[in-house]
Amino acid sequence: MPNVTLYGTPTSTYVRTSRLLLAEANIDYNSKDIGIFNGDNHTAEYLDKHPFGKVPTLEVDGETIYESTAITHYINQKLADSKFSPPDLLLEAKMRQIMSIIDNYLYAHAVGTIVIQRLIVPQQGGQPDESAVREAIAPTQKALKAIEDVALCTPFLAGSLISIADFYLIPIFIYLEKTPEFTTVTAQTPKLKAWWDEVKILASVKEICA
Ligand SMILES: N[C@@H](CCC(=O)N[C@@H](CS)C(=O)NCC(=O)O)C(=O)O
Repeated sequence: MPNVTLYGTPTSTYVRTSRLLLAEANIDYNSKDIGIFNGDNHTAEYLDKHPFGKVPTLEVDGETIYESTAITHYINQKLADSKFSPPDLLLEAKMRQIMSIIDNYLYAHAVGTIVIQRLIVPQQGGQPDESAVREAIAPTQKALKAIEDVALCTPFLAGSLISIADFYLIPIFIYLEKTPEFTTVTAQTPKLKAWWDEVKILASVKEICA
């Protein structure tokens, strides 16, 4: 068995993406907590692994990989017999399209603004920036509607088998659901709401995203 170490705050959404995949693939791995709110991700030692100071970073037998698309692709292909990407090329393209929408059009608004302002800022004793939250609603709705239009939700995003796209969106929904904006941003996405009811009860989701 390869020696696998995942670096990152266990509660971070992108770290949870890799953790869900590793759990569903039954892969044993070591976890190294790299805090993103205490500066662990900006130490020289960590920047040596990930020059952009983001989490997660994966190490497999001494090789370092960062960026969640690369990490999840590697785990899926190398350690999970590719079972977390659909064999059908069109479905695989849809899976990748959803991952890309999340990276480029959803994450900054849904997590970077709504979740941070609603859940993290108050936890740290601050007041949410209400105007930033208001401004993040429309782009979040747009990105979720785009995912809704691409996704199959039968019951998983890319069809009948759970895929990496599900592992990308689940950790975001876990937090988004805890915000008062959740109802508004999912008002136009009935398929995603049905998908969410199916995936949030998975054992791996309950264990990793509790
Ligand atoms: N492009 C990176 C994004 C990872 C990312 O944004 N991680 C967040 C946590 S969910 C992070 O490291 N935030 C700390 C920071 O930006 O300083 C990936 O795909 O892995």
